[in-house]
Amino acid sequence: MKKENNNIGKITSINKDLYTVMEGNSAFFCSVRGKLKNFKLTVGDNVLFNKDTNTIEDVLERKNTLIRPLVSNIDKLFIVVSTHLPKFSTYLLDKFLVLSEFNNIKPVIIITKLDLCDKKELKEVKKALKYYKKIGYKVYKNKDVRKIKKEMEGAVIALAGQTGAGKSTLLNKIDKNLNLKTGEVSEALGRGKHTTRLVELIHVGNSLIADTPGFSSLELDLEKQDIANGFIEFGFNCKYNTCNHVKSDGCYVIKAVDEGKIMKSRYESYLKLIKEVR
Ligand SMILES: Nc1nc2c(ncn2[C@@H]2O[C@H](COP(=O)(O)OP(=O)(O)OP(=O)(O)O)[C@@H](O)[C@H]2O)c(=O)[nH]1
Ligand SMILES: [Mg+2]
Ligand SMILES: [Zn+2]
Repeated sequence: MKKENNNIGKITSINKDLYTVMEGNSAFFCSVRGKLKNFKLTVGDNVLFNKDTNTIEDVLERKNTLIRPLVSNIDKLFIVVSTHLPKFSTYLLDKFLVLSEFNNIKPVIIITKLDLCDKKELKEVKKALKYYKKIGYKVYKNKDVRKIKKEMEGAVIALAGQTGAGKSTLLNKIDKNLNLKTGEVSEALGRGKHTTRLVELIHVGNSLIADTPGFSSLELDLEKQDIANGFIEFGFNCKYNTCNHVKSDGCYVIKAVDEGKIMKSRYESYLKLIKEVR
């Protein structure tokens, strides 16, 4: 039901019943009409909207939707991983990687707080990062601002990572005009305090990026097979094509772990994740 004065825009923020719709660099503050009232629109939705009445009339098909943070049509997920406070966790990283793979979103790993690491921590972190690069992931340090900007070009991006990992700090470095609020990390809890509360897509150059509230936990609502597929280096090399890589008899993955070809922590993340599937 396309009307003549309907334009296509993108929802960049939602505040109660008020939707900010961007068309190019112009913002329109819209409400929602009729049948869409019962449909949960998200930040990142592409919509048909009427400029005369400032109403959203329809929503275009989504490419993907992330639940936490609730945001749609994402091209890249910047997974911000702290190496020191909050403590370095490959488990959480692996979880975000599975989430990206499942949703067809290109993951990019961004490491923070290397300056706070001692020698032992640095060694552990570097070894792990080398592995993630080897299996094909992009890995940047948060001080690689120029490279990160290049990675951002033309894309719609969501930032993900634990509270206190340094997501807002990173965005402030990328665009000095943003002045996003950043928070202290509690020494006692070893994590942040959920400084960022709303999801909002922000223009940075020709990209749109969503700073998001950090999570201290993340639920994956996936099937076991989806989780296995999310570990991209496990491949399809098993003797049995239905292998869940749990019993050792002839399993390629278990053999590769034993031989050091697959990093042990990856396999441990995998086992932990499939255990969470009901
Ligand atoms: N030393 C050091 N501190 C950092 C680095 N990155 C971020 N921080 C600090 O870590 C704290 C938390 O950073 P934020 O940017 O607020 O973290 P966040 O991921 O946005 O957290 P939430 O909004 O709660 O999800 C702040 O005090 C930052 O100054 C870094 O690379 N090195
Ligand atoms: Mg923040
Ligand atoms: Zn197997």
